[in-house]
Amino acid sequence: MADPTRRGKSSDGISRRGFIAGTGSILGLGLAAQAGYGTPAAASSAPAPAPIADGAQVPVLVIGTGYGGSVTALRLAQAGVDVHMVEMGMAWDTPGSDGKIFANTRTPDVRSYWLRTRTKQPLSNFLGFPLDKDVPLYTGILDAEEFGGITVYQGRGVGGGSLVNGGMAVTPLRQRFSGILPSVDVNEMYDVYYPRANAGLGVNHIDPAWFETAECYQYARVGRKHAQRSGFPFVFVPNVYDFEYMKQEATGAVPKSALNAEVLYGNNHGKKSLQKTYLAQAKATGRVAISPLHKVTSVAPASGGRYLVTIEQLNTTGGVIATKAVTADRVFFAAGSVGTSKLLVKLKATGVLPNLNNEIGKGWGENGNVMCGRANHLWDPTGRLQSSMPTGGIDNWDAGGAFAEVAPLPTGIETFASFYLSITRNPNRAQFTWNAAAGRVELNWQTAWKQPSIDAAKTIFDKINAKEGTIYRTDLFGVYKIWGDHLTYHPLGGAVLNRATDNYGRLHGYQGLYVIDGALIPGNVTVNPFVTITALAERNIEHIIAADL
Ligand code: FAE
Repeated sequence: MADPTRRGKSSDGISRRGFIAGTGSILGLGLAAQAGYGTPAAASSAPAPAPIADGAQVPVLVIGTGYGGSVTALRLAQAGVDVHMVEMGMAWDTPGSDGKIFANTRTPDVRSYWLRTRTKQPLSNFLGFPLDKDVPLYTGILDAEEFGGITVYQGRGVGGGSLVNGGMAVTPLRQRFSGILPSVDVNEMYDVYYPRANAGLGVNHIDPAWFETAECYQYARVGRKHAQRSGFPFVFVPNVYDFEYMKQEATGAVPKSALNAEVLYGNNHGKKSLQKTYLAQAKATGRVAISPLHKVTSVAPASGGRYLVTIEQLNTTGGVIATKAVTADRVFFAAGSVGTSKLLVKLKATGVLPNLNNEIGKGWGENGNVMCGRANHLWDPTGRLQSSMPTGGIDNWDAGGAFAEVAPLPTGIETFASFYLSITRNPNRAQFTWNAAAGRVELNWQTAWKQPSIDAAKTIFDKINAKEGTIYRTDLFGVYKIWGDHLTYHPLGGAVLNRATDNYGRLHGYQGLYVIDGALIPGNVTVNPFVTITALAERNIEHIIAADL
């Protein structure tokens, strides 16, 4: 069994008190947003292009600038179609007063959260101490959207989830694909669209020789050792973070990002977010315009087969400063699984788009996300310096229904903790519905529905703990709570392909309306989802351009 005394004193002599103090400041405890620190600059030197005008008429309007939206905009523009993208979050192109665009995970500030007055960190506690703190209300980058039984984390801004995510760019195993999207041709996906998505996203692989010696991946090597000693396969996972850049960070040649605990609230360097890939290419065509801080609230049929789109322009505290009416020949819903589902459910229930079918809002899942930490022995340190970009996982999908990322805890001090985000085979699916009295869309996910995920994760970690003589951490998600079962990073479904839409994302009931994001995928992809969302969008838009335009 684990040695309980090690909780009091770490091997390098840091007292528990010093340990807590260090970690506290590092993870945000006690570091209130100092006046001015990280305050976004009022204006950038270059004037921003004018946002969409009230009364504008556009051929194509794309709602959202995440993976689905970015693929759509680029491919349509390359086909000669003008596109306007509407994004409720900020542009994230202007440094704050600290010279940086994005905040650090150790010091969340005004930029970090979408319209909250208190942070809601995925790891809420450390050694019994809560980590969350007050922040000013702001249209920050990470939305912790709370439904009854689950908190759904999402990126807000031009680039969507690519701004905040861990960059893990995983193509599911070919033999598992027909269980993910049964109506989609497997060969087409693996021969054409997954390779196209990987190329478009700039996916790269870690140099295995560097991995073996890099200080910042000691945590991953410890994770691999423990997995392999219990007989589990450890697999390297590609990423969109530039590993060559990370190598240079390690030598001190370039400004640090992954090696400076940046992720969740944005990466100032190194990560090939959509702003640097699909969206950069889309803008370069000269056919794509983007309106940040604009939120679509309605899409209604208009004369001539067009659609009337209602858009609220927001200020940085979420206030509505203008309401615009725009007409579009075609509208692509790419607001993410939750954003697209919420819009469609509301529009159907309130009679604006009554012909949408009864599949709208159904088939939502959380990709079986569950987190946990293990307390290692003193002779198994995971390292003070941890790259915030995970690069390996434990694959026990076939035997136990779990794929566990070996995740970082980039606190800056030795924690002797191994931390994991597991993606599991959780069969539970939730539904979005319209609550007319409250005037909002609700999701009926129940916290207890995570039990299959916990059971699947335990097939890996119970075995590793037994083999290593270690225990679960109980201090990361509350007071004596082992499982981070209250959240997801991977919302999927709500307008499922070939049910709410046809087999290419055309919404049933309305010509010219399409879904092209994670809402199409029924709840689970067996691995991290953005490569599959991108590849499916590549497939669908190619077909739509050929057949509809
Ligand atoms: P998404 O990227 O969410 O884009 C939707 C966009 O629409 C957002 O920018 C919204 O602000 C915007 N929007 C929403 N509603 C409206 C509206 N009404 N009007 C205008 N704009 C609107 O959608 N996935 C991986 O594969 N690997 C990882 O390592 C990984 N790590 C993650 C870590 C974190 C912390 C989080 C939150 C997610 C992570 N994900 C990861 C999930 C991944 O980012 C997510 O599946 C995709 O971003 C979803 O892509 P979509 O195009 O569906």
